[in-house]
Amino acid sequence: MVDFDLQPTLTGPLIRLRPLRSADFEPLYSVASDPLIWYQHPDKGRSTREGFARFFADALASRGALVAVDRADDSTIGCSRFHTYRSEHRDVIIGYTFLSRSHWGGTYNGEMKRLMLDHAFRFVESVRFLVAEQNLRSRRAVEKLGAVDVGSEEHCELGIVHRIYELKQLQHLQQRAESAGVAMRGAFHPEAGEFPTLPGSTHGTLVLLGFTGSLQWPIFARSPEAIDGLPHPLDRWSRRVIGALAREFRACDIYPADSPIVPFQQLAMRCESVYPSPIGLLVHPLWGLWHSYRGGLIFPTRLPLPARPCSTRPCDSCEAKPCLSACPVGAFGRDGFDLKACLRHVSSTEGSDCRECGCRARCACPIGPRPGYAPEQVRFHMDAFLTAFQSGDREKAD
Ligand code: B12
Ligand code: SF4
Ligand code: SF4
Repeated sequence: MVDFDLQPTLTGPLIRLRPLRSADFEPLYSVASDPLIWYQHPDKGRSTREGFARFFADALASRGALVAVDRADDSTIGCSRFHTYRSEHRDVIIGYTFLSRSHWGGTYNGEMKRLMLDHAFRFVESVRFLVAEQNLRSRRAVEKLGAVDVGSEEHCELGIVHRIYELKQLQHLQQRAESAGVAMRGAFHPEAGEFPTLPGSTHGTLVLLGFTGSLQWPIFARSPEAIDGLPHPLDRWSRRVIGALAREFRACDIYPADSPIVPFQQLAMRCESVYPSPIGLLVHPLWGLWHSYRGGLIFPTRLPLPARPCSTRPCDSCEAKPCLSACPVGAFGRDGFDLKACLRHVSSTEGSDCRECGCRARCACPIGPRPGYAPEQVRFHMDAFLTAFQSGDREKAD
């Protein structure tokens, strides 16, 4: 295990973070001397030269302080600190952060935290934030990152109560994935040799990413891939978005259309509470038959897994099983799925219901949202399904 570099230089599109030096005192004090920066902070004395000198000396001595520079004009805009790194617990604290009011609003603070988190998660499994209890603005900022309030700690000398927030790597991934347009569906630790077609040699943690109902659809629908008129827009979008997450989190990415086939439905049953339905698709207790997998990430190490909610297989208490009888051409028969009958119907005039409103069998299931997918999402998938077969590209039915 490589030791944590507490004072790296980290560069993002807007800011650069670099190790704090003695020469940073004056530029940083001109930021910190604004009393409004500290108005929700218990130690308001930091806006005075004397109070700031104590803070600055402590920051230098910590050997974990980073100064933030606006890349547009090289001006000093704030600072932050890695401290209390515990290699045995694989955690670190990020704190003592302040930013010039001219750079408030979330963008710069968000980039600063993202750069520090990306760096920290190369060495640790969880990052903690200590935030003064009454500092509601900072508490909201760390909650937005997906960090969870795990308790409090009293600083006796200063009489300050800190809330302790914890962010684990997969919570960080979940938040990043959601803002990129894919839901984190679940994660598990594959056994050695359990899935021979998975790429790579070490399979510590496998995370699946996908769509749940129509929640993520608008993000894809606004993407360049959705409107460029080229083939397989959703597959190309998934590869771009999930590929970027893979690079950011140093994981290996996998996709449903990969060859050799990665058995996504089997991975899904290990990741989250989804169950085989009588019609071949997996049924989810909340999303019914209206969900899919856009890709996955394989991490080399065993990361702590998110809690998996308890549930039961919906089909066990569904006596009528309407999914089996709703198809107008009886495509779900004793011999499995009659793909030819389905294709014939969907491409015919009579099949407009399936094309416009979605597979009748999926719609008949009482579990899940109504409608299952947005109308344009249904049409997109049905077109992709038909096109894939017309072009002989069946594995890429999007
Ligand atoms: C091949 C494939 C198909 C083939 C099915 C081949 C067959 N049965 O003859 C075709 C192209 C028809 C197909 C269609 C669809 N598929 Co498909 N398909 C796959 C794929 C790429 C590989 C499955 C596989 O071979 N697994 C390996 C074998 C060893 O495992 P298996 O468990 O035995 O796999 C079988 C089942 O998965 C089954 N199957 C796969 N899809 C479907 C769909 C239906 C309706 C049925 C009855 C069976 C079925 O066919 C496989 C081979 O027998 C997977 C992605 C993946 N990499 O897993 C998606 C996948 C299984 N398909 C999926 C979906 C959603 C569909 C569609 C509903 C998509 C759509 N366009 O809306 C359509 C159904 C169209 C419709 N009428 O509504 C999802 C399932 C999600 C879930 N909730 O379970 C997956 C996981 C892809 C994804 N991105 O999430 N699919
Ligand atoms: S209709 Fe009933 S049996 Fe069919 S998938 Fe839904 S819950 Fe399961
Ligand atoms: S899409 Fe239509 S034809 Fe195909 S299985 Fe579903 S209900 Fe049947």
